[in-house]
Amino acid sequence: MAVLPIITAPDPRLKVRSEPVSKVDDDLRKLMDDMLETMYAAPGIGLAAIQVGVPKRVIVMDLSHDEQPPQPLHFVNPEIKWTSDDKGPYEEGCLSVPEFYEEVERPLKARIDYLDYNGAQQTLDAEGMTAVCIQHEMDHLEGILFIDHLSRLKRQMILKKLTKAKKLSASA
Ligand code: GNR
Ligand code: NI
Repeated sequence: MAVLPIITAPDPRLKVRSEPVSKVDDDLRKLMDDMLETMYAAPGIGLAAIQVGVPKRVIVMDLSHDEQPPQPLHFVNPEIKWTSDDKGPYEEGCLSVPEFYEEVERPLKARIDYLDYNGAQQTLDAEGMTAVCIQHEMDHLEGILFIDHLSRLKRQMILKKLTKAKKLSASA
């Protein structure tokens, strides 16, 4: 297993639409293992493959609390089948938008079909933090970041600060 570098905004790779996976094989399982190790090391509660530069429709998540045993979740080719009409705000962050947190409105509940670690078809009925996280991750598969849900002014301000932070770390 390996901890992979996480791509941060602004970066054109974060804007691409990820491609469906044709087969859940050992190579893909290795990618998912590495993604989980990367996510735990960050630490984060979710990660999309594009955040480590792989444009495939693959997501890992773990929403277990610190004292609980890990509960890794793997989503291959996830599809949103339904979302609730009622929406709510949640303060989101993103490993690809480090150190910025802003409220985003999303449907409070969602139903997702996906393939699991073994390639078996599954359905997830998500609410609460799980619903927030899976919708945030599925946005990544479309090249969308949580800052794309904010006003243009807020987004430009955050991107400007991220660009500046990149320049500073490059000259360090
Ligand atoms: O670790 C993460 N925390 C988080 C908090 C609120 C809403 C969404 C997230 S996902 C984020 C990890 C990440 O960037 N996944 O793409
Ligand atoms: Ni993210």
